[in-house]
Amino acid sequence: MVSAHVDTFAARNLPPREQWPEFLFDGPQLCFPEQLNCATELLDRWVERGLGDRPCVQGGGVRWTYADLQAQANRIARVLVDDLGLVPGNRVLLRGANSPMLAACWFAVVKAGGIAVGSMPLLRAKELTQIATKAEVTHALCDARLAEELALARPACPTLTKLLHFNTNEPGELDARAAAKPASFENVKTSKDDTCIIAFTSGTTGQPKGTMHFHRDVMAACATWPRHVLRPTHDDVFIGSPPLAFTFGLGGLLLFPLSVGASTVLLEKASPDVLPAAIAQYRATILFTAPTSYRAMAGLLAGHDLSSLKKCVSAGEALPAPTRALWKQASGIEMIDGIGSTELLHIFISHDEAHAKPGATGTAVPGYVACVLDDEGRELPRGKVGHLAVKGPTGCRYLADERQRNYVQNGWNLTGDAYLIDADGYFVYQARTDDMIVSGGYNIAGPEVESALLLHPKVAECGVIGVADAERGQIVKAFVVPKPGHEPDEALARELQEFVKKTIAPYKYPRAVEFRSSLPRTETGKLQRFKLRQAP
Ligand code: 3UK
Repeated sequence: MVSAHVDTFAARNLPPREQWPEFLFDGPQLCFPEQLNCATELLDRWVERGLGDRPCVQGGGVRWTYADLQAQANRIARVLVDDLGLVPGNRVLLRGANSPMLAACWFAVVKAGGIAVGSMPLLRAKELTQIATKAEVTHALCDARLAEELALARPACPTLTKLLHFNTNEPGELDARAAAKPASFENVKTSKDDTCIIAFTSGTTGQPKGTMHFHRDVMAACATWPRHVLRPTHDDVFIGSPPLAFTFGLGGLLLFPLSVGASTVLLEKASPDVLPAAIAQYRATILFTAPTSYRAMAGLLAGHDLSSLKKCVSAGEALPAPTRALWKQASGIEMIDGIGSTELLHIFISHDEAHAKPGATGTAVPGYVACVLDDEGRELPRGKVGHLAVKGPTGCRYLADERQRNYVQNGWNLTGDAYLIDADGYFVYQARTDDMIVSGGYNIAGPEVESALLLHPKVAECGVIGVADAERGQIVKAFVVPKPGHEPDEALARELQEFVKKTIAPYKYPRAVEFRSSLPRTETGKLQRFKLRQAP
């Protein structure tokens, strides 16, 4: 079927076909009709089936049913099309903390055949300029409280000509305009292969990369990990912290709950100090957050009724075995770990609660295949560390970016992670490929040393990197945040070094230990090792 895009920017900026990964569509769940709009499937279908009265999205004092979200999305779609001249294929920057209104904006864009470009709330003008110019963003819908950075970016974003703010009563802004529109809208009949999302990687250094996902990719993500691993029901209440601008959050807190007719709680603030109370307040059943957030929350559960909670999902970085154990002790729940990436849209290796193996990420999610390759692209036997390679119904398509050749080789998506497959066939994370430490001829994975340190009762958080050393090439260095009440002194450093030597192979112990009051992290919860490396 032909594209519905009038503005053909996306199609013109896809990587050449020969650089695409191989896509696998195994089974009826992954056979999509030629004409497919994922907003219709995820939202309008439920209302059509008479389920419009079911709870859909809440947060910040708002409680919307499926019919309410549909009506609000339709009104916003009308503003985009009638007032802002949006044509299918235009890119719309979305800017706001997680909220029902942000969800409505996302659906409005996709209903109108536009391309949603999420942006992390904390991005500064420089980063906003990078993504707006790279994606040639034409429109923006921005929370009034985040207006300033976008205003600073605008002079450098010539394509961005149409901007409305929401969460404001100003006449002429989005809320007032939407309120004046009818609640009906006919979704654009997009092709399954039309791009509907450009998701930028949370990139640690360099120019951010835009990943392009089609309507069929969104439906494929819903038909794989949630269906086979999470297995939610329509009575589940989802909650969590990842921003909707991060595909971990978009899937976990919006697409997946709606794909089964469940409901979701979108909180503007979902840090470890407020999540336990929110879980109790909303009687949430499924939680999504990052490993460090689980670790921090484990000590903050007293006095909160978490009896509603059934499933806890961890992703974004490796889940250390001690954090899994700590959370199980605190909450009684065995976590579901899963590795996903912006390039592959969501989780492709994981396990359910019954098959958790501490320290391992799991096995390939049905629909995906995964293996470990050597530097020449040959499959390695079990037990050998190499490059994680994945194929499935979703995959990497960078927006006009030479780095496509790095991520996709011989049809495989190469995530940049060093992994091994253990004797049970489980994938065990080692480190980011670039982060493997080579010290005195040994390969050492920083996260393994971190896991050892996290077992020590005086350690709140830690990060381990390699630093240049004349004698050994590199030495292992640990940055440690001690738990309150423990002096960051020489004696503690020595105690931690001895502890690691007794816990894992002694040659892996951190020869240098530096104490910090906090560690640098991205908005998605990832430790910024490059910042630790730059440290004086
Ligand atoms: C790392 C993990 C070990 C790994 C993401 C779930 O994190 C997501 O996407 P990003 O593009 O980063 C991808 C990279 O993050 N990683 C993520 N999860 C794990 N490492 N164990 C894990 N469980 O280096 C990967 O290559 O920011 C996660 C769903 C959607 C996502 N976008």
